[in-house]
Amino acid sequence: MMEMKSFKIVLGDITKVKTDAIVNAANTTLLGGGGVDGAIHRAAGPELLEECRKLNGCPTGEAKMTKGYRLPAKYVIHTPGPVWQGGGHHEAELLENSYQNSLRLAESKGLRTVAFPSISTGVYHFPLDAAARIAVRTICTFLETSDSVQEVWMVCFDERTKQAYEKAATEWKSIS
Ligand code: AR6
Repeated sequence: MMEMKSFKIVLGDITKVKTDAIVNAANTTLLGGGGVDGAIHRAAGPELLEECRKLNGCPTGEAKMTKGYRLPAKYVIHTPGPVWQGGGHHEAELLENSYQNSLRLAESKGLRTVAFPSISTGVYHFPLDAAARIAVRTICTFLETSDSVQEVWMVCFDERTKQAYEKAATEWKSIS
């Protein structure tokens, strides 16, 4: 059968994306914040925070799911990425865990389409090129063996971020 799975890199606002789930670059409290987290909570409405309060937070690199409420996406997968502390505090492994555990959760719930923001590259200051390589490698490797998840989008909020992910995807194709 023809391979129909796809990985897409787009420029845009993840709160407007109509995938089965969007991923939130959250913090360990899961009680909201700035950046993409703030935008997702604003667009979803106060019911999202109400459900998040019941989750009792989430460790860095793990993932928890809620409904999407007023968002076009049905679900939100919340994952706290690592704060960059120079690279010697397992940041790369923890960022990989955030992508991997978000995708596993989507797969376990039978979801077909998932959209990610660029986790940890905003106020958490993970270096963009390194973060993009980790994201692309983890997502593309996952898609090779997933049953339910068919389509993954990387939703980049600015051109510089989009270019970094496109470069990482080109590199990944050339080595895999
Ligand atoms: N759609 C897509 N991407 C967005 C959007 C949007 N609407 N808004 C911002 N971005 P950040 P982090 C991009 O700082 O580094 C929060 O306070 C943004 O340009 O949101 O993981 C949480 O509560 C950047 O490329 O997340 C945590 O405390 C990317 O999303 C902390 O920030 C991630 O930037 C998490 O920091």
